[in-house]
Amino acid sequence: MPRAQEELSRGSQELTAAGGALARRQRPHRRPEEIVESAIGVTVYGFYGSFCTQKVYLALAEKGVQAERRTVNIGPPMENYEPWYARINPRMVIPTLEHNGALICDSAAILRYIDATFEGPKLLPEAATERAEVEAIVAEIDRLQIRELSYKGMRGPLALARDRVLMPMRARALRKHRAAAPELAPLYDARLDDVATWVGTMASEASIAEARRALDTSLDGLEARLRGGASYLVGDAYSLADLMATVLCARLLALGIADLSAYPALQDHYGRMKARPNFPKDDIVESLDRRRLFRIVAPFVLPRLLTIVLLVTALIVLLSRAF
Ligand SMILES: N[C@@H](CCC(=O)N[C@@H](CS)C(=O)NCC(=O)O)C(=O)O
Repeated sequence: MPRAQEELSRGSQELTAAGGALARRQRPHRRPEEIVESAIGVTVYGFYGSFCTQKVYLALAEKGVQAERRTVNIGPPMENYEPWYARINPRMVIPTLEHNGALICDSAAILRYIDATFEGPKLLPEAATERAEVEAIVAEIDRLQIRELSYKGMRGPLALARDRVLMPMRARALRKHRAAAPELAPLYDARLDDVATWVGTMASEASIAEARRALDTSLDGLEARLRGGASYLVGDAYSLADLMATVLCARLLALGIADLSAYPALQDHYGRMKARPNFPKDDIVESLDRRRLFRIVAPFVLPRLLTIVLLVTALIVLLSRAF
């Protein structure tokens, strides 16, 4: 196991316990308008449009469970790198599920937890062979480098902002928090390694082509399963395989990185999944809502923009007086 990974897993074990206690004690960044309703002590730490958070929202909706929502802004404010969140989720990614004080990280583990814990239709089949098939599809979609493909898909000024501002900002934010919380240094080092790999993958055309090939292979596989007219990806009932495919299709539409009409059976399946009675259409994002994104980014960008404008104005006034 590489050093950073080893430290990360050791750190995770120590910190998940500490983080759980801390999460129960202090509840920072709570904004009342973000709390939907929680009848049974379930909280999702997530963010609008996040691929992995959408899986969790969809699983909860299928089970009919209403959860409290806590926004962790993974955009420019990078709240997921803040020490309070690192103590909750040592990999500093969303989502995290909190249930009666227990913290569950990693969307695949969360999906299994939701299925095992809450009543409602089973999302994993009982039969071992079908279950294995579902698990394989979940793992395959999980392995797709959606993050890298999403960021690589940015064009023009956005791509420039990504390379010159956003990615360097990530490393700076991680180093800043590492200095402020030295006890979390192994976690921050692992995250800094991850950001370096992320940047490296986006800079390598060969790596991006490989990620793209893996995506196409997965889409071909899903299409082949549905081509004969099957209602569901595995067996004759809805499962986590269908859930994962639904979120993947929404993501591809949102990013415009794959043409769903090239996969007619999958496209049809997606339409049927969206028509399910509990489908949370406001959570499953197939086109980014610019107004919503602006509201998310504005509190971070506008004060900085105002500071720059004020500084430039002051400089102009000073210079005009001097000459
Ligand atoms: N394996 C993790 C991956 C989670 C993940 O990558 N989450 C993304 C959002 S979909 C994230 O937090 N990105 C922010 C970052 O990496 O800084 C899971 O399935 O929960």
